[in-house]
Amino acid sequence: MVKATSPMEHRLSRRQFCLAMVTTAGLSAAACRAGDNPAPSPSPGEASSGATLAFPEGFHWGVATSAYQIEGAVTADGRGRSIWDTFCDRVGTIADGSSGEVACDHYNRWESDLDLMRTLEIGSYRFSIGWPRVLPEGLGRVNRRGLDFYDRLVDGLLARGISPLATLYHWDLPQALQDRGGWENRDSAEWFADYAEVIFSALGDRVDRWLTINEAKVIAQQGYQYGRMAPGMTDAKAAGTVIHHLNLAHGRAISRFRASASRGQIGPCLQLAPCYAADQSEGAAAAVRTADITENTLYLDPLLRRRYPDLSKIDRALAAGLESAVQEGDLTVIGAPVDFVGVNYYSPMVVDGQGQPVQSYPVTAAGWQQIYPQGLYDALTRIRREYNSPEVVITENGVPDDPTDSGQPTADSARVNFLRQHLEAVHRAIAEGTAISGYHAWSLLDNFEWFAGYSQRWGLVQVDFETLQRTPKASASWYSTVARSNKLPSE
Ligand code: IFM
Repeated sequence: MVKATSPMEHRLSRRQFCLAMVTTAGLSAAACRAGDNPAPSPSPGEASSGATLAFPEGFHWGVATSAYQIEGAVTADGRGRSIWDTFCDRVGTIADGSSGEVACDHYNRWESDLDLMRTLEIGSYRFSIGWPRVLPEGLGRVNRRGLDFYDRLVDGLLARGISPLATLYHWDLPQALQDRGGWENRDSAEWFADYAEVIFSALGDRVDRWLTINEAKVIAQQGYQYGRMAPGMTDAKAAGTVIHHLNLAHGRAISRFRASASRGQIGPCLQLAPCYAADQSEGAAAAVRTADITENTLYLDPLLRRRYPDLSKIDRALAAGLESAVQEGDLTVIGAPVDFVGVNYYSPMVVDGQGQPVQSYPVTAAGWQQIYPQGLYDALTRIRREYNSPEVVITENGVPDDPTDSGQPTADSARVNFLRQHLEAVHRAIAEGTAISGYHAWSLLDNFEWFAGYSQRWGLVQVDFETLQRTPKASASWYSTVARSNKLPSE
């Protein structure tokens, strides 16, 4: 159910918005589509347009986190174990041998973290609910103390005038469900829907927006195909099956939401990576088409068009696993109308004629991330052009600290440049008619970055992992100014 009236329409008028927009250098830049050569991108240090860019009135300026990455307190108040507790216990899985056991201790410090958000004038907070806190065995018995934590959190947000955006699943599957086959088991879609229903009944009266599953692609690729994340499998066929079950779980949760008395809106959370050819060869163009399936359309198409893309060119085992999982009627469930599409954007995917990834743009400390703001513009405008213009919420976008930045951990000018360039791309997409209602920086706090442990710092706010003290970085103050003024300041 794509909303008939976009929030943009009754805020800044289109004329006002476009007037604010015409000053930008990027207005006439052509979108780069799959198969085109990537256009040169400004490097993070390069000056951008220098113009002041106003955003539509009511635009949601937010920050994002997830439960396992910040909460810590993994045994508090009856929480059950998750697959990430198990994965971190395995030697060699996490770069620094750490885990989310303490993380940012947000479970105990949530009130001051919310106060900090308020000080920063953040309008929307994306957090995730830890399934094993609420259902320690994954299904059945509800752990009231775990649920109470999210109850307090939502009330605390509302009391501070911050809009709650809750993710139902951000990778912390209860271990008890993994022991029953996890996402490879078709029952997982129903387990997830049952869990979602518990959450909707508890919080549905107060949460403004919901996300179903964070980055199904990353779960399938990193958790099942390449083994870098929990549950650490290297089985392409299983990854294909898991893709379908995650899509099905999303669809079933949507239908439980519609049947509930919840008052908010709901959508998926997809990590999109626009794909580009590294050279002009026909081989590279073909590789782009294949990469686009595994990076994007395996998720966009079933959810927004009720069909899978052509699977004949992708990894055969992956395709076989997916095809064997599909049952009659599934795509109707999966394609249930959503209220908006959550988009996480970090990096493009550039491939050569052999289908190998190529690094064409500045690479961040994450290793896998190339800085290419035009990719965000391309992903957003593609959704408008090819998927019937649903409302989009940018649910994640960010970068780890740049080790070559000043040496002062809170003087993160590279992050400010990154945010500015990506927000310019968002502004341009809005000016051209894409319905984008919010942006969430990843992340509020430095936190547990999965297989990288604490070795990468993605926060606007620095966390000292010895003392757990929080110190806003320069980017936090810059972003706060943007949120307050609803515009990108000129440099
Ligand atoms: O930290 C992650 C997050 O959990 C999911 N999206 C990408 C982020 C940066 O890697």
